[in-house]
Amino acid sequence: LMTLRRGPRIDYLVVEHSSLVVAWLHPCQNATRSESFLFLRKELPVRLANIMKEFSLLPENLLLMPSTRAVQDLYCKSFDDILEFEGKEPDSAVIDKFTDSLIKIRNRHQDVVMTMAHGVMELKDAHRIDNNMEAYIQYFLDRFYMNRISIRMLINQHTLLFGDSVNSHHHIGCIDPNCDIVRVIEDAYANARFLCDQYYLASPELVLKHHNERDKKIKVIKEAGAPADRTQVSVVYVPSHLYHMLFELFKNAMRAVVEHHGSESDRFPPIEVLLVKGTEDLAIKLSDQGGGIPRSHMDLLFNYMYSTAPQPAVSGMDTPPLAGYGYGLPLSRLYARYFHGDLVLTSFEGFGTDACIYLKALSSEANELLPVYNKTCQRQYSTPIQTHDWSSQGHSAMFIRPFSTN
Ligand code: W6P
Repeated sequence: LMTLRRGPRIDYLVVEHSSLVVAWLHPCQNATRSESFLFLRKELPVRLANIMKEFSLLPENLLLMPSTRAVQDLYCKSFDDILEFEGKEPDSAVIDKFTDSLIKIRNRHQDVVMTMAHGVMELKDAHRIDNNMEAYIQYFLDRFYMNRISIRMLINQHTLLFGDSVNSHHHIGCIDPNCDIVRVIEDAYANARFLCDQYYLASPELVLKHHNERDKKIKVIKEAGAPADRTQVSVVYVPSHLYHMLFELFKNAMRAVVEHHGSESDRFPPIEVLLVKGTEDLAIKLSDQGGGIPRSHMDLLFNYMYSTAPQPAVSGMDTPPLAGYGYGLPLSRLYARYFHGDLVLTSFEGFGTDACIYLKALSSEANELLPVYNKTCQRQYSTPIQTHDWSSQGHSAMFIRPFSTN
């Protein structure tokens, strides 16, 4: 009902996607408080509308789950909260109230990842889920969580830049124009190691190599005024996003290594990290010798239906902090893709796994990647998944007994 009442407004906003965000997100642009207000009061409802429309295309069974309905209600509420500011003069008092609303919205949506996961669990318990349904849900959740990442990014930028908090000196909102990748790697490793030590009383070492091809080349071109440490690898990035991905990958790698070698083992093969900044890509490879994963298991690691739902943060020893593949991997891949990077796993079953994070080395290429609601997207929810046009049945007998040679 709520969705119906808001129908016309949502339909209008769905097509009104703003391209301003490119300028707004980029650190070199200095948006003013009121510019930010004017941009967000238009852009946020657009993003909310886009995903609310997509919500309505989900299988009815899922839409009827209590958790899923609760999430839809949150989105409607936040949509209304922002539309309150339509047509208001951007004076200081209005912008203050707007900023407060954004903070309220951010808090309101705090647990949405968990609640949606719960909705999927409710559905799994109540109904049989066929392959099509599973594909629709996978498709939706990737887009839903990506939409959420983008909305929180905008809210965080606004509240950090124009809220009460003091900005850390060189950061622009949550963007670090000089994000020191090695520091983030070491930080994520240290914290994953802490959890690993706590749970297994042992952990693998880190061996880190880095190569800065790109800035070396640039150095040749412009010799004067080069930074003191020109091998330091840095890019324009959101450190918290990178940390999230690395922390997740380190936890997985450590668990694999310790469980594969047995926690009584006194020596583990280290986790080897290679960091390379090229001209186009910045790539980080984490190699573990944790026994690897069979190829047939690979897709399941990114499948929301096969993942255990994220648990509420409890500080007890009862839940193994490294156990289960939660939503960590699929969400980490979304963080990488959000700025046109990627996260890829390559495994060597019986030996170990390589996990690679790719980011854009140039910030001008790293614009947001956003889901949009359109005909193509609508079609995804009504088209059954492709049946295979390759067969492994036909001539198998020929391979088992190729020719009679005796
Ligand atoms: C594993 C499984 C995995 C997932 C993600 C990253 C690293 C690893 N290693 O064995």
